This record gives sequence, structure tokens and C-alpha cells, in this order.
Amino acid sequence: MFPGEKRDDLSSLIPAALAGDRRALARLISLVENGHPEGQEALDELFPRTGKAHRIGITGAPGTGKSSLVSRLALFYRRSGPDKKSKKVAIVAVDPTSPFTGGAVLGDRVRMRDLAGDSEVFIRSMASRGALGGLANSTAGIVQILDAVGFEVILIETVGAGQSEVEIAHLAHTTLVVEAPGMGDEIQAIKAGLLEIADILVVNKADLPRADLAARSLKSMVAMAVNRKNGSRNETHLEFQGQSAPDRSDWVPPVIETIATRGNGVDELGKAIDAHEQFLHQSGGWVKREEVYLQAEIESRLRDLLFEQWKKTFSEIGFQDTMKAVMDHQLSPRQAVEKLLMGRNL
Ligand SMILES: Nc1nc2c(ncn2[C@@H]2O[C@H](COP(=O)(O)OP(=O)(O)O)[C@@H](O)[C@H]2O)c(=O)[nH]1
Ligand SMILES: [Mg+2]
Repeated sequence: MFPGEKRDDLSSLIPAALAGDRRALARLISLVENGHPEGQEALDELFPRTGKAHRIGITGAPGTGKSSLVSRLALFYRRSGPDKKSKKVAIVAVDPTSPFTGGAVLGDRVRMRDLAGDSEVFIRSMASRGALGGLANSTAGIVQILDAVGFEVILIETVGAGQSEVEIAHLAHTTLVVEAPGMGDEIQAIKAGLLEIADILVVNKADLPRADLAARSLKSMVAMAVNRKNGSRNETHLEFQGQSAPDRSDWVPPVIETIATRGNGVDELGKAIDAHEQFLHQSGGWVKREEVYLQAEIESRLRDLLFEQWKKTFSEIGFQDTMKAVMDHQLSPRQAVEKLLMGRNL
């Protein structure tokens, strides 16, 4: 046996990671990312220690400056001040188009050196492909490990495009949607889905022309959305009388302009994130979001497991026959599913 093999022994890996050993932590994360059974075991063991971190999602189109902003935010949390306690920060970058370990951000040597030399900052880039059980699931697992070992703030960068990115955004207590002027200049075309998940809107690259135009149009979109919501809330108010519905309806997403390359606006952004955290704690939204997040994970695991179990029982030949019947338009897809399910051994 190689001495290195011992590192996969969970009984030593987990205590080491809890004690702050970064290599042990990285190893645990890899086990989870690769869908290793030991990764699952580690998650089970560490789960009781989770639930403390503030999970912050940063999403938006490629090139808007998410990674740059994330580095700045990490520095914001590391900076201790008279009124501010320095926090342990982890960064999970799930951005296949501009991985954290390469490209523009690494090119900014001064900033990365600030972070890289800091033992209380942990940075992890996720492979976008090959994640077993889906990107959202393995990201959730990695975030849980970081939470368990004591990172107080977890910044999760994703591209706001496909479904899995929206799912990943649901991991977060606080979601930042990042826009930049000149990205096709069609701020109005911001995906409705993204506006829906935004707790804070960031117009980055405020040094470029038309940034304030972008900010203004986002602000008016937010105002319209709030008016709509208030209208519909009045209509449904009777149903919920006496209950305080802990949702985001009392939170108006602020629009904040930043220049991530220089750090302008980052303090204001950090304060807005703190304010949102406070709001969640006071409104009951924090607990609500924990519930939504954990329920989503249970449902997705249940779906995966049921599918896996079903796959074990199906016969390739039976499947091909059914498939052919559907291709010949003799069976509808719904009838095919019924047939395939009936055929399983319970
Ligand atoms: N002019 C300007 N460029 C920026 C700003 N923030 C980031 N950039 C640049 O925009 C490019 C994309 O940044 P990056 O952080 O990788 O964006 P991401 O793809 O959203 O993660 C890089 O060349 C950055 O240097 C900014 O505030 N102003
Ligand atoms: Mg990026």
C-alpha cells in the first residue's frame, strides 16, 4: 500500500479537513465531485455540522465580471475593521466559460496573490462536465463540505444560462445577478428568470459608457416587478391573514454599480449583502430558504435513486421494442413509459 492511499481513509480525512488541512479538504471535495461512495459517506458524516454558512450566488452572462467581483468580495470579507469581523471565505466557481483558475482573473496577479496567500480563503473551480448526478447535486455537496469545515461565507459563481445554473442559484441564500453595459446593450432583454431570482442586481463595468442607463433601466424593471407583486399580494392577502408569509416580497432588490477591476462599489455591495442576510433572519426567510434548498435536494436525490433502481430492472431488448413502437407511432411516449414501468420487477 502506498502511503498516499491512506489519505482516502475517511476516519483521518474528515478530522484533518475539520482541523483546517486544505489538502484533506480538497481531497474530500474531489470525492464528492467524482460521485465517489466515500464522498457520500463524508457528506453524511459532516451534514450535522452544516447550516451555518451564508451561501451567496453570483450569476450572469459570461464576461460581465463575475469572477473579478467574486475576488473583490472575498477581499471585502477578509478585511477586518473596527466594526467588521473578518470572515472565512470559500469560492466555488461553476463557470465553464471562464474558470477561476485561468484567464482574466488569474492574470490579475496582485489580486489573486492577496487571496492565494490567505489560509482562510479556499478557491475551487468545478469541472462543468462529467459531474455525476448533475452539476447542481455535486455543487450542493461541495458547498455542504465547505460549510461543515467552517467557511462562513461561500461565494458560488455560475453562468446564468441553463436550467442547472438556475438550480445552482437556488442553493444560495442571497443571489446576485450581474449585468454589464455593452453586453449587447439589451439590458431589457435580461432573462425574466434571472430577475426573478435576483436579491441584488449588480451593474458591473460602471467605468464603461451607458452604465447608468443600464442601472436606471434595471431599477425601473425592479419597480415594475414590485408593483406587480404588491398588487397580487393585496388580492391574495385574505388567504394568508394572520400569517406572515416569509418570502422575498418585502425585499426590494437594490441595483448597485461596481467597477470590479478597481474595487469601486464593492463595499456598498458587501453592505447590501449583509443587509439582505439581516432581512432573511428577521423575516423568517432564512429558514424558508433552507427548507426549499433541502427539500429540492431530497427530491432530486429521490428522482435519481428511483431512476437508478428502475434502470437495474429494465431489459435492453424490452426497451428497444418499446422504442421502436414509439418510433412507428403505435405507442405514445406516455404509453411507453407505462409499459416500461409495468415491466419492472418490484
Ligand atoms: N472595464 C471593466 N472591465 C472589467 C470590469 N470587471 C471585469 N472586467 C473585465 O471583464 C473581463 C471578464 O471578467 P470576468 O471576471 O472573467 O467575467 P466573468 O466571465 O463574468 O467571470 C475581464 O477581462 C475583466 O478584466 C469592470 O468593472 N470594468
Ligand atoms: Mg468567471
